[in-house]
Amino acid sequence: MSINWFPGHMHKARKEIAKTMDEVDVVIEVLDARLPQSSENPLVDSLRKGKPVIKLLNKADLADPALTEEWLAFFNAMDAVQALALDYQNKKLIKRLPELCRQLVPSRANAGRPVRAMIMGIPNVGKSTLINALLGKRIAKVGNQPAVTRSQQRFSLQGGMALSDTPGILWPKIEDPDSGYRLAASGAIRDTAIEFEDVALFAAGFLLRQYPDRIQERYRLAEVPAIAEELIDAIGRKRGCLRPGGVVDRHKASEILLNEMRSGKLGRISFETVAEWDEKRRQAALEEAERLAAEDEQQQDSK
Ligand SMILES: Nc1nc2c(ncn2[C@@H]2O[C@H](COP(=O)(O)OP(=O)(O)OP(=O)(O)O)[C@@H](O)[C@H]2O)c(=O)[nH]1
Ligand SMILES: [Mg+2]
Repeated sequence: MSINWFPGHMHKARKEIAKTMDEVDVVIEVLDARLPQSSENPLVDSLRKGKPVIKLLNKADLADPALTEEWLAFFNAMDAVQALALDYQNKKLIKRLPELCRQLVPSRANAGRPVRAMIMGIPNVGKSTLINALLGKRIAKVGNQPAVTRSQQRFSLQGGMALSDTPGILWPKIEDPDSGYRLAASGAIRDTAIEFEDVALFAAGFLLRQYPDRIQERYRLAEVPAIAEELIDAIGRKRGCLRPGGVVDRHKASEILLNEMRSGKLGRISFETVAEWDEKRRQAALEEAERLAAEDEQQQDSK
């Protein structure tokens, strides 16, 4: 599935972020703890112009805690990156964020000047919810669908700090097919911009492989279905999503599975592991080396 969802407001947001980056001291990059690598927007790295970054693995309440620990170790081993796992109930950790930002730019904090932080990340990952938690008030608009925030907004925090909320942005072409499906399954892409039943099939296949017991328990299945299509049909039958003639309404059954997975009703789920991405990178490096060797050989031949 190729996803090309980069609507006008995201183009505009990207330009606005680039324009205001000179007035930012620290970037708070919000990732989805269930898919930390796939939700890492390559545009953030190019836009932040070397500014220090705090990577927040948000919605950690929905992710598999053991895998989140592995991801934290992975990000924290990077130069100039500080990673934390978070969720909107974790008031204690949220309260520590301003101090962490100040520590990253001591010269500004020591001079008594307000530290300016910009919150960036993919759509629907919880940026505006985090701003509201930091402000202690519901000022930024939040909603359980992508593209709620449409333009950049700046807020002042008590104790001398300026915070900008930005619209969630994706990047023009999501190359890795696994990442595309994971982003869609997590709710980062408008459901109208994806092949909804395809995404549910991806989720069903993934859940059958990684969390079969939970599926069996949640949908009270006598047996774990062998393939994704069978699971969607079984959910449809169990939940009465039937068309005349007893045919399963796959769209409705898909909706049930995706909504229940997204809201945590199937338990804490992570879509990807550090080891899997290490292997992806190793493969990509191998392919690149082979491509270069083939190019070299061709050049030698033509001499
Ligand atoms: N389970 C869980 N849900 C969260 C968390 N943080 C935010 N949410 C929910 O995620 C949804 C999206 O939150 P927003 O704060 O609007 O997300 P956003 O990143 O600002 O989204 P855009 O403005 O569309 O880019 C809302 O339904 C929030 O209640 C969290 O830590 N855990
Ligand atoms: Mg928002």
